[in-house]
Amino acid sequence: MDTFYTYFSEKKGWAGLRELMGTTFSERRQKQTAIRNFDIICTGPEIDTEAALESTSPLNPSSTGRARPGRHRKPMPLSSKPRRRCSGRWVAVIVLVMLTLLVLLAIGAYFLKTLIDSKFFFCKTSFKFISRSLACDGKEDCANREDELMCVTNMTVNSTFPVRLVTNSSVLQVYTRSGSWRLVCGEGWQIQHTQQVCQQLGYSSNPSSSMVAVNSLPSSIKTGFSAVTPSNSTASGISDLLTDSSSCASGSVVALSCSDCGQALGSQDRIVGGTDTTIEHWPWQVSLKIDGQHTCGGSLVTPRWLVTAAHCVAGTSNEVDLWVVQTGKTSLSPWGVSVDRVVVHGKYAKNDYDIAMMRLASPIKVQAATRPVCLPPSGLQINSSEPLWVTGWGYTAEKGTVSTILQKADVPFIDRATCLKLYGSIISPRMLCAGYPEGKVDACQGDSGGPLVYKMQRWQLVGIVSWGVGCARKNRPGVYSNVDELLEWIYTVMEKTS
Ligand code: 4AZ
Repeated sequence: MDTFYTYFSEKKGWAGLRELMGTTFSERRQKQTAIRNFDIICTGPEIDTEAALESTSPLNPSSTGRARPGRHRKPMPLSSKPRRRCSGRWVAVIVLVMLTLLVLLAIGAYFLKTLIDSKFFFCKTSFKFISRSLACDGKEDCANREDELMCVTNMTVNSTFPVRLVTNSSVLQVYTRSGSWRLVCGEGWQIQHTQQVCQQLGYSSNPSSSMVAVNSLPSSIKTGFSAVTPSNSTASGISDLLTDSSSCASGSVVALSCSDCGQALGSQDRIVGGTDTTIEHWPWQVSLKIDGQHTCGGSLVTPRWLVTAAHCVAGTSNEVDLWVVQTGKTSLSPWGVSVDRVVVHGKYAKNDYDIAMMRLASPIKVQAATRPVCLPPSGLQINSSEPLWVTGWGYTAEKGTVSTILQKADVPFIDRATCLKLYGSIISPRMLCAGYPEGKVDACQGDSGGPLVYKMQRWQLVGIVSWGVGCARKNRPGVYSNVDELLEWIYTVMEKTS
């Protein structure tokens, strides 16, 4: 009876019952076999169904009466739950196996690609592989010399970059045709002029301008004035739009902000002698890697360009696509985004002009953990009572190992005269020193290329970790590339590199 109810309720209702009772034995047997087969496919174990079917089959095959269990045989009820549920388990197992296979396949493909990439350069246009030792330029070129486009290049600046921002308020000065640096009067200045100058400085987003009263400025920068003249459609730079002037009728001059730079999570308290920190406090900090290994630090100065040290790049591979940049992470990992340009200062030698720039293949999204630092206004005077901060994943002791967690340390600025006394004439104008006389806190190997920053209203990149004698030794402070002396080179690279 149970079976009937089960059949009745599970399978077909009244119609099914009528159907079952009105059929011949062989027909019913066929039906039951079909049902049983269906259940076996879904449920697996045969025994349940078989026993249940047998125990509920009438002994008299021609009987059309009620089915009755055998006298000594207890009816074995079919499961009261629908058996089809079990097929879900099989589907889950199959999906799981397929997913595992897919993951294994993806990992295998990744390692295979990494292996091939480390040995061969793939020419996309001519669809062939050439050995990495022949790229840049060991010859056997790709069509269109595609393998030469991806090489580290050198750049030297010979002419004066005609635009600069000065003082803590980033007041604009333009090198005009008369051959002098001139402030730009506020009258006639429009948003398109701001955009043009910021573009000339290599910035493409969020420019804004403000006016600063002439009488609030130091006399050292009041070397002359200029004002916008009615539009000249053939102008190629802002200086073509300016005419020298003896004063500003408005009494104010233009100050610019070309990017959303230098903002970070509020202040808080290895680098040797440093402490753990998080990337949101130093969102411009990046890790540069070759073969997944942290090699150097770097600082984002726009969403696409970063500044690092020349010695990080020189002496490694000449091929740009071996570099990977990790952004927005506190802990080191082997992953990162790729790079499409690497430019080293053409005068780099013996720790002097120790600067290089890398361009990311695609710009970062500016957010809490990834944000550029500001390039300082030209001639920025560092107040030695304010600390400078150095950050990185470098060695936490002179003969130590890299730190997996980003480290920060504050180091005082050391004036040029003191630095020259400590290190001698090897200290060039392109270098600055920071650290304690007693040592103990310092940048170290692996911090190279990373930022030395100074907080005004916004964080400014004043130095690039460059060299030193050992790490954190007494009277052997860290030496940093002096960004102020290298600003023209940075702006030229960002403007000229296509
Ligand atoms: C280096 O080898 C290095 N103490 C960087 C910084 C300093 C020393 C060495 C400064 O990359």
